[in-house]
Amino acid sequence: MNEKKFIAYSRPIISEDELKNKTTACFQLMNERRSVREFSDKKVPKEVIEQIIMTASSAPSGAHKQPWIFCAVSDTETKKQIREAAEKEEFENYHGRMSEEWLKDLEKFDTDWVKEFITKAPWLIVIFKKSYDVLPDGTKTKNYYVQESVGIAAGFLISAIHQAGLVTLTHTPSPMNFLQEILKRPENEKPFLLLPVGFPAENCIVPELKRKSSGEVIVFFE
Ligand code: IYR
Repeated sequence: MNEKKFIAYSRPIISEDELKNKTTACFQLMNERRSVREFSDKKVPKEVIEQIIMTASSAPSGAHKQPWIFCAVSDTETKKQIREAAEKEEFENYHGRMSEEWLKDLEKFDTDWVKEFITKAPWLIVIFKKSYDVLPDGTKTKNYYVQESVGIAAGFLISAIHQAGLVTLTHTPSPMNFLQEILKRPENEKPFLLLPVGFPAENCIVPELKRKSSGEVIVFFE
């Protein structure tokens, strides 16, 4: 039989002024976030990474299955192996696998197949999605809305990294099954995103970008 258990939950009802102040402060902080490709090699404590990942793991998920696993890598040799494998795939991407239109769209970011950030950043977080789970007795159990759930957790992760004062980049070398092999993950775990995490390099630069206005991204029905 399925047991249903509920516990009380509330959040204080705050004034409209407080609401506006909080949402503005949140926007201002989050709007400062940028994808960063130039990292400092300054160390970041393991506890910080653990706490950031636990924030990501607090994300909502289909049937509360939390269908994710995070590999946090600071080991130099493992980072080297990952960089080598990622650059091999990216070389192919930039030399024929990506369309002309795609390459043109990427021009303003000045990216290429060389991924120094993989070995420079003190940590790599690799998010794996679990299309199904395996119980200790070997039984397979279903997960739901895996792509959506893990995407939301990735958003939480990026937000937690930024709120900590650190920087990251959502890197998706493609294909990225080499991550499953290097990190020795089981068959039910598929790589989702690779994120270098650390402080920005001293003279870090990012491309000048403009974000869409509210009128371009919101349609109100009042
Ligand atoms: N994965 C490649 C290419 C790339 C693709 C997109 I879409 C970007 O927004 C940025 C890069 C790379 O990491 O260089």
